[in-house]
Amino acid sequence: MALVLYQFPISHFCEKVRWALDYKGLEYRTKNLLPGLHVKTIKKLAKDSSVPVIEHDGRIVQGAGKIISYLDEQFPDKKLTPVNPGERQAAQEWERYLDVEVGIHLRRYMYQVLLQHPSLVTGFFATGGPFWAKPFLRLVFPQLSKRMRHLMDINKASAAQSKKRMEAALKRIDDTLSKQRYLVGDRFSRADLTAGALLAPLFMPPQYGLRWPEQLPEPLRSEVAALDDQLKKVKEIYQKHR
Ligand SMILES: N[C@@H](CCC(=O)N[C@@H](CS)C(=O)NCC(=O)O)C(=O)O
Repeated sequence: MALVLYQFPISHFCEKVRWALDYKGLEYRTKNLLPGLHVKTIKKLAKDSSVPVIEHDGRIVQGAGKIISYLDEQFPDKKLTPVNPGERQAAQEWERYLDVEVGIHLRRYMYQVLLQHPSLVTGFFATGGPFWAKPFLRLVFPQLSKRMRHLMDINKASAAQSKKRMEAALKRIDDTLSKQRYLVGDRFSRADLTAGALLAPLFMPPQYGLRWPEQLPEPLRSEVAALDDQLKKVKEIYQKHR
């Protein structure tokens, strides 16, 4: 059985899949791609240019949610998708909500600041890549940054909106986890995994596999510190199941 994950180590959508694979105890290889250059590799395999993509025994699956469903079908031990139909639907609804409200909005909010720190971003992007990755990325950083801002609609005003959306989602997660141990039913599921993986860049856990900075640049550091209490329960779930 050969399982390969095409990914960016920095990507929180890829962290969903790394976590699912590790949770199930599956062996896999990672192919770490450089943002920008990844398009050539991924477009040969799949319809869109985005990662994560997995290749399993000649089959290709693209998109974190689809990959988790595929893994649950192929490797049913330690299922992440609830078996009970009502709970399954609730978990899928949470995941769809979190992919946008945390996935997209946290990313836009954080990159608005991170892109002002080229050496931090190129360090993240070069992780696990070839020896020339960092100097290459530094060279192309101005174009790469411009392209990312365009593709992900990153600017001061959109990032301020995204901060609000992400914080509203975090509040909803925290409120739910104040009443029950997990987001759906009484077991860890793909809903909790999605919340933990997508919020992880705020609490920078070592299991994520990235060399995080000592602290985030301002104003991220102090804004994220203000969310510390609300992040507590998600962090506990991450520590327990990751
Ligand atoms: N809905 C997709 C989103 C994945 C996604 O946004 N991936 C980003 C990295 S975080 C990416 O590959 N961006 C570059 C591209 O789309 O070409 C999923 O859940 O897998």
